[in-house]
Formats: sequence, structure tokens, C-alpha cells
Amino acid sequence: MAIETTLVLVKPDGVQRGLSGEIIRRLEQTGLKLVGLKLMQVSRELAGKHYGEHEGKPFYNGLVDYITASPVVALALEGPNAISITRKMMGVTKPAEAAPGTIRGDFGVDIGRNLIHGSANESDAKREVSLFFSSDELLRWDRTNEGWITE
Ligand code: D4T
Repeated sequence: MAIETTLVLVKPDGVQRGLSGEIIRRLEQTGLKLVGLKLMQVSRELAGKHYGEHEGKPFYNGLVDYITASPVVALALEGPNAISITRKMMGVTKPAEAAPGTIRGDFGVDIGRNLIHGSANESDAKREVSLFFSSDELLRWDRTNEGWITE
């Protein structure tokens, strides 16, 4: 079982709409373990690094304006298959096409207000976790009920 750590952002719309707790609750209750959590203001510089792959695309400036518009909640989540489990819980990028029961499907209507970011793959996850968290902000802790979550 691959133990992964993934970066999740509750984007400014999620925080503004009071959905941070609901989104964290859904992810936490899967059994993935919180190893980092903070409210933060994303700078344009950090947004540029985070969304570097999209630079030059027509939606890029809007994306940077959106993610820097007001605070985000950043989470680092650890566990077996943390990346794919988180992506499944988020739903696809366009909320209009996201399945009911997913975060984007249940709470969104517009791709430009899609509530949540989750790392797409292992190399993005490594890069993004270290962009948003310093090593002393990541806590490695023992869970007493671990044996009831993973075999
Ligand atoms: P993020 O990166 O925010 O978790 O979203 P996804 O991983 O699901 O989607 P993505 O990287 O393809 O897109 C990043 C971000 O850009 C917005 N976007 C994307 C947009 O506004 N218009 C578009 O046409 C695309 C492709 C939405 C998510």
C-alpha cells in the first residue's frame, strides 16, 4: 500500500461560504490523516508557482485572481492512496459534471468557483505539499485507532 501525502486547498469561495469545516469533515472521515492544517493568504508569487503549468492559458489570470482573492485553508492529508481518494471525494474539475456526493457536485456550479484543489499525482503532491507547508508545520503523529482504519 502506497502511503502518500497530498495537498488540499479549500479555495476562497469555500472559506467565504463557510464550507471549510464541511469539506474537512468529508475528507477526514474517510480515514485519511491530517498532518498539516492552516488558514493562509496565498500571494500572487505562490499562486504563480502553484499554477505554473497553466501559465499562458486563457483562464490563468482569473485563476490567480481567484486563489489570491481571500484566505484559503490548506491541508496536508496522509494515507494509503491519499491522492486518488481525495480526487474522488472532490469530483471532476467542472462542478456541473461532478457526481452527486462529491464536494464539487454537491456545492458548486461554476468551474471558476470549484471550491477545492487536490494534488493530481505523486510528483505534484510532493511539490505542492512543500510549497504550502514548511517541514516543521507537518506533524507525524500516531493514531491510536490506526488498526481499525488500515489492516
Ligand atoms: P485544481 O488544480 O484547482 O485542483 O483543479 P483540477 O486539478 O481539477 O483541474 P486543472 O488542474 O485542470 O485546472 C486548474 C484550475 O483551473 C480552472 N480551470 C481549468 C478553468 O477555470 N478553466 C479551464 O478551462 C480549466 C481546464 C479550474 C481548476
